[in-house]
Amino acid sequence: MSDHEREKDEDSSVSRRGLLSGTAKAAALAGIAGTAGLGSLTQQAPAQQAQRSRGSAEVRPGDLDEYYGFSSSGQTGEVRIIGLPSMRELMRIPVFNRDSATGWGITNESRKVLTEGLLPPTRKFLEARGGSFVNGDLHHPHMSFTDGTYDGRYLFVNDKANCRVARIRCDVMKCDKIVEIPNASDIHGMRPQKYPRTGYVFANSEHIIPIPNDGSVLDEPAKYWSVFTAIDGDTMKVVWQVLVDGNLDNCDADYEGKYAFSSCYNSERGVTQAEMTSAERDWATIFNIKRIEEAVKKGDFKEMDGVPVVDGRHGSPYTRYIPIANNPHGCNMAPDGIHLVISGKLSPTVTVIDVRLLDQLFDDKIKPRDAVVAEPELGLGPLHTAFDGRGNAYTTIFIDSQVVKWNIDKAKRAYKGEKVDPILEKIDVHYQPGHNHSTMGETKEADGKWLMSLNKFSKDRFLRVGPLHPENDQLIDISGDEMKLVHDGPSFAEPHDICLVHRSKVNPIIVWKRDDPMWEDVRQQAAKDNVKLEEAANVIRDGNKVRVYMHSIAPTYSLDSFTVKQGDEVTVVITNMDDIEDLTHGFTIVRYGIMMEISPQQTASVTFIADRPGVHWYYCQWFCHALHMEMAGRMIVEPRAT
Ligand code: K7E
Ligand code: CUA
Ligand code: CA
Repeated sequence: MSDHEREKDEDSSVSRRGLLSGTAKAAALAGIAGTAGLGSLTQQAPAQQAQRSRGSAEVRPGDLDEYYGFSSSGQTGEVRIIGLPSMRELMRIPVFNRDSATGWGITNESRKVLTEGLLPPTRKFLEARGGSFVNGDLHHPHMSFTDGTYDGRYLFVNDKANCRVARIRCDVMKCDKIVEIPNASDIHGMRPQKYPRTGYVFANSEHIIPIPNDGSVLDEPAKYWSVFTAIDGDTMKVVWQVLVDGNLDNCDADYEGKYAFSSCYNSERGVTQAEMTSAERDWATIFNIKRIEEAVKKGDFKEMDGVPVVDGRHGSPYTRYIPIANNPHGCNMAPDGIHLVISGKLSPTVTVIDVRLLDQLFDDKIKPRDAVVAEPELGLGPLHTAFDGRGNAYTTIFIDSQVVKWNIDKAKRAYKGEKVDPILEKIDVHYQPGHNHSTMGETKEADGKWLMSLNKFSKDRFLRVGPLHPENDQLIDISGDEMKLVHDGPSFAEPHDICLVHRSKVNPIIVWKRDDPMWEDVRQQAAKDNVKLEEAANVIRDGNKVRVYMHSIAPTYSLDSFTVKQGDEVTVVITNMDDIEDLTHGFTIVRYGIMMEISPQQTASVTFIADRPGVHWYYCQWFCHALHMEMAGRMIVEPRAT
């Protein structure tokens, strides 16, 4: 063992002793920050471990994967689609970020999605900043549900950085709605309702803030609050909110449509880390959906920023607070529809709640802790839990760099005092896992085939690429009795969370339908201009507004050139009339910052001020034909008369 390794080892054993004795919180915190605890006690010979089972995940060239993985990208702000088990990245879906290849954030269609759901004060704030946020922090992607399983309609994602929830259409794999959540600080935990369908999308405001946050309350933390939000997934409008004690971290929903759950790590309502970790216990907050809906119906709410806000603080009929060990994090409903698992984070335990007991809890027939049916001790820094549909749970252990497989039933028996060890197996992952996810594991159709561990550090696992490292998405075969690590997958910031969906649930189209709502505005304007988009080669002048309509058939645009005047507001509308699979065109104007994707049968548009005179070539930036280089034309901008 080198000195360096010995040092790491000592570090982690210090934090291990500290946490298990229940005292040295600081040591555990240092470990969770990801540096001091990096060396796990059991991380020897990762290379050998990988070799042992390599091959079972192989998808041969030309073969298709069995699962879609919808992966978040954390602070990159986009969604990535990967195939499982090959771990090949298949596509990227820009959402909160900007994307050069597709023109997300440049085209009129994407700018509408990025701006229409903004609240008026935000809109005003962004006026001098280009009209929309350019960043986002996308943590949690989850598909819409019908009857407890994925239905292939939508993917919902949150933006922690700018308080938004977005929807992605799974027929075209494009984002079509983004809504900003009022009365909230950062939106963190987010889950769709599982039953009877989505339905609601639930979203948590993580940090506590004054409501309204308009400057009338400043450094008075006693007046800060969190809200739980229900969004209508069909309209992407906020339906109601619940004001709670403490804060809200992660959340999930049950399989009966009755309850939603959140973990709270700041029951102290502190504003410093020391305050937020000062209590011995925090809690899980349980939301009674029916009662909240009734409250909204009968008017038991306060309208805040246009939204009915129900008071769910202690003593209210709408919520219950179940005490849980210090600073819990992950909140995962098991596919059995019965067990809710909340990870301890600062405690080496996870807490299991039997949701069948919640009716009695809301009727005050039992006490909050009576709903807890197990609390196994798994290791240092449990974060998130996945399930195999066979009664087992898989919890990521951040500080130990492990995934722990444990049995729910055994954990319940141990909780009752029986001498059984709920832990079945521990496997090393590399390194410091956050989320993990099993195939179909958050649905009642959990199939227990694959588990992905999304690791925050890759350290020595890949070629060096500078101080900034990729992270490491590891694939684990969980189909047998033993977990087998089969693949390392480097991934750029940051594989925060992933949703693993069997391919039978997803049916994307391969060419756009001409009546798609995405370009409805263009359709209406073209009708007014008497232009048929599918045959267009028109330049329509309307004062200083110029609308240029073209269509494209590989390898040409229907207009070789068009002429405008300096200072004109120019809108270019292009319809790709190719209807062959995979034949995408693009449109780029040189030195104008314009770029867009136009996939088969799609219409895309972009508006800009032609403030640079001269000759500006436009060209196709998606390789489409042997004469792709020649797919170009000139925008001629006549100088303003001086
Ligand atoms: Cu665990 Cu944002 Cu899902 Cu991070 S939350 S790991
Ligand atoms: Cu059209 Cu390249
Ligand atoms: Ca706390």
